[in-house]
Amino acid sequence: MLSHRIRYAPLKEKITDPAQAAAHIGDGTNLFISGFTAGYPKLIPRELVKRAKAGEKFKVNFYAGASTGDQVDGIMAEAGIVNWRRPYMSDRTMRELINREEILFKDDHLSSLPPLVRSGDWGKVDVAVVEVLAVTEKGHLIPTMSVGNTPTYVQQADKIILEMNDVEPPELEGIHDIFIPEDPPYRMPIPIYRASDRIGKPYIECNPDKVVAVLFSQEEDTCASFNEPDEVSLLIAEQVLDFVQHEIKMGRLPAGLPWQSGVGDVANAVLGGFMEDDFFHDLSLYSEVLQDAVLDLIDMGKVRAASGSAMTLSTKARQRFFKELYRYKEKVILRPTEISNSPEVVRRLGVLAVNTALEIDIYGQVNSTHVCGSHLMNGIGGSGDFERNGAVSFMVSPSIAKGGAISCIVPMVSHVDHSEHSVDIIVTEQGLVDTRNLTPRQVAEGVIRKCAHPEYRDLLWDYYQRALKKRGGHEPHLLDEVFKFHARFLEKGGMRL
Ligand code: 0RQ
Repeated sequence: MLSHRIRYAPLKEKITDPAQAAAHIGDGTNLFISGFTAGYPKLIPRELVKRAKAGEKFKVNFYAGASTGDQVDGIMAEAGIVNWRRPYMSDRTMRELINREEILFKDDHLSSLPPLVRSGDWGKVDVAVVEVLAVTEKGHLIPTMSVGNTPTYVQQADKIILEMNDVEPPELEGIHDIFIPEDPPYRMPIPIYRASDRIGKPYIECNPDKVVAVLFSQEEDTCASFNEPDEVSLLIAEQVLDFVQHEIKMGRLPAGLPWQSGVGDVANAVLGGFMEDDFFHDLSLYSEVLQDAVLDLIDMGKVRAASGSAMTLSTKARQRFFKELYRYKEKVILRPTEISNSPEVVRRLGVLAVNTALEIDIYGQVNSTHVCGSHLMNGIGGSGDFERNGAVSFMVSPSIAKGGAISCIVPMVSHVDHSEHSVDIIVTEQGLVDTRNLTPRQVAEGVIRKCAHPEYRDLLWDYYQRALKKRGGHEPHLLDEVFKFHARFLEKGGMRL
């Protein structure tokens, strides 16, 4: 039994089973859960699905910190019990239902979300369900592998259900740094001057009287699986690191700026690249999601501090992390998303931001979220928080997708998440363009020549040349042609002529 982890005795009386706890959730409930790629509750979602399968008709408005695992997003979407879902998610079934508008979804910058919840903009927080490691003597909550938006959800909730998890060791306590800023007009600067700074408390403040149920759980998060980086990811990572190294050596960039690296294989390859490289040491990460490679870097003594909102580790890495927690805990800090992704802090620390695009256009506009303009992939997540505010913002992408049927460099992106004004450096496995001191025409020439895949270079060049001649202007475009690449893909299955 885990009851020793409940150090506030009155809460022991709230220990119950999932069916009793889930009775607080019904049709129309605004359900806010912990979790941000990790650290989400598993028992309550399963119980709700069980009820739906038994014939009960209900839908909840379902808000998390960001994506969760199949044990939450996947099963709840499949059971048809989700009305609204916000913010970022990455589940295939949910994606399909969102694209059919059977689940309502709006894309949000992750950093801007907690103040909206506090202002009541998202409606009342009827029930918050939180995965916890322990409850302190005063009834405050120790989260597990993520913080996300949980501090705000707990603060605003009418009712709180706790899922106390046995999988994480109690020694995880102390890794979190919880700080909720005042809202404007009373907000003060967030006093983080280094990625390693701790400014808050190791627990989420909670009024224990609002806790209506405590459950014991032994369920693990669905762990992320990382592929060995492929050649394309390695080539992209190598160029990012070479570029930064060169800028530092030329005296144009100070050494020691913290890094943010998005999710996925390219992001992991960038971090992996630090291992091969003797130039980078004493690294700071001021990021959102910390992945496996962070542990390797800590083991190599290369990391001064790794700050994020969640740790998404593969099964193997999790075991390693838990085994030597005392060592990793010195370096790792988990914060609320509004702090890990705070535009103010990201700008002030001078974060080097690296995020992945679906497609990039010849003038540097970026689409990270909507396939061929219409179909949601995952969401903008934290990429906008970092791209807009980073000291140097990299946008990376393979030059082609779907075996070459798609060029990820296009005349004009079919949906805009990041504009040319937020993105500094464009990188594909083919090459890199530093757009910072180039005119839009120079950017187009560089991106077509250096970043586009050779198979698409002539097609893009031809478009650009005709746009120059026929229209001219600061960013020449042929309006009747800009989306011909996409139209060809939709009609014929490929963007090639
Ligand atoms: O399709 O899954 O069917 O094979 O998109 O692409 O190459 O596996 O790359 O996993 O890194 O995802 C932008 C989606 C990239 C992600 C995106 C297809 C491709 C494949 C996935 P399949 P890859 P990744 C902070 C950072 C926004 C949020 C963000 C993302 C699938 O990085 O969601 O940056 N970013 N958060 O075949 C059609 C194109 C395509 C394309 C690739 N141009 N058109 N399909 N694909 N390019 C972290 C958080 O916020 C949590």
